[in-house]
Amino acid sequence: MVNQSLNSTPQSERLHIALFGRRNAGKSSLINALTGQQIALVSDMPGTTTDPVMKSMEILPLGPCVLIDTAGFDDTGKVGDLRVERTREVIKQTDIAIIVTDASSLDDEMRWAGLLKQANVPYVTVLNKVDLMKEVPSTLLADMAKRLGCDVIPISAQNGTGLEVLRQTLAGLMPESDKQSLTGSLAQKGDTVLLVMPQDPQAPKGRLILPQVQTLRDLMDKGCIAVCCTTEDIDSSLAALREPPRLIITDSQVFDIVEKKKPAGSLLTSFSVLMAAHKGDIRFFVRSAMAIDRMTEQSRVLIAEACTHAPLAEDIGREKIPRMLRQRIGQGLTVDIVAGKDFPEDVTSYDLVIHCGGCMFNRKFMLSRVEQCRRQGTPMTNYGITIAHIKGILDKVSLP
Ligand SMILES: Nc1nc2c(ncn2[C@@H]2O[C@H](COP(=O)(O)OP(=O)(O)OP(=O)(O)O)[C@@H](O)[C@H]2O)c(=O)[nH]1
Ligand SMILES: [Mg+2]
Repeated sequence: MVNQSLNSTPQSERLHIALFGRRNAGKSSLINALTGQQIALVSDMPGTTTDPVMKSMEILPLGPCVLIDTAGFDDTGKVGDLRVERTREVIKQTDIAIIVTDASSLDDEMRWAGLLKQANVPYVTVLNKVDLMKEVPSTLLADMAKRLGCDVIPISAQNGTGLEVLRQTLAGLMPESDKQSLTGSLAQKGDTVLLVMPQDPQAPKGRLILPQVQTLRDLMDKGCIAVCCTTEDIDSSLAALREPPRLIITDSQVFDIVEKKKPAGSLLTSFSVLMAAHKGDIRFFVRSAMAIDRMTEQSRVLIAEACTHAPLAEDIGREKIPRMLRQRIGQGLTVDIVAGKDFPEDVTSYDLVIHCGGCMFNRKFMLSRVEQCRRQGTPMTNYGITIAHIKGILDKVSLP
């Protein structure tokens, strides 16, 4: 269930911290200890947690997080294998991992440490249940650290030992990208920024969509002056400003209109470009969009959408982009569409993957899709970059 309540940080913008470990290691107990609430079911029956469970919470000094409890990675049998597979899937959206162990054996833990390393997920190990040990030999910790390739922190989920050290260690593992600003070097303190935000029938009633809200917040945090308008009011908004804005950020659907009206001195970008940079690998997306130039009617395109909302008339992913591509390449072009977490394991049969901005996914999850496409040799871009390229304005876009 995605938490999108208006007064809390959206789940997609929270740091995702997942707990991995064998059954009974104390993963669920640790979630309860970190949250101070009895959220996850705990029992001495191995295999209590069967599906990944997400809990949004603030962890100081990390800020808003999502903790993910998982089923034990040593589960066996037919259903057990399925659970382990589910647990493995969680790695794709994990920003930081905690391996929970009681150190009775380290074989599974070492294998999972390898998987995390492979997926570029920073991780720490906690040696849990130290309340049951008379002492924790420092040689044991050093040996574990060496074998697992990470810090090992002795803790007790039961009496709270070591939790403060764990919190501080997690803060140290926070990815650099989570500290970066959405508009990057495009706007600085004191700059005036014009945001063009058409509120068409696709726009939600009575509120703004997430990329617009996040961009506004980013600009305000930086001390920029943000001016918002719809497409109809661009001229009057520009006229109301004493000087041309340093930057114009527009909805990509009206990019060409805005581009024509843009004062010479202003930079121009789009919300999707900002989101692409925030949520993916913008330079890979731009390079990938060039695949459109090489496509024929025999080509195959995969459109991937994060939202599973009921498609609207004139839906950008389902209607507009396929129509634009077919107009340019030919009506025979194959366009497949997937939504939500559905994404083929194998994308090699596609000549291009076009993803939505991914505002409902966290950055790590988008990057895992980018990584998959790159590994399989399939270009991947997003809606905004595609539209900008088809309209021939990609070289006029400023990248953050
Ligand atoms: N003494 C002690 N017992 C603990 C500690 N942490 C967890 N336990 C106990 O270990 C057992 C397993 O705890 P869980 O939190 O359910 O373990 P889990 O890793 O979530 O297990 P699965 O959901 O089965 O994968 C329970 O009986 C807990 O009470 C601890 O720090 N000290
Ligand atoms: Mg559990």
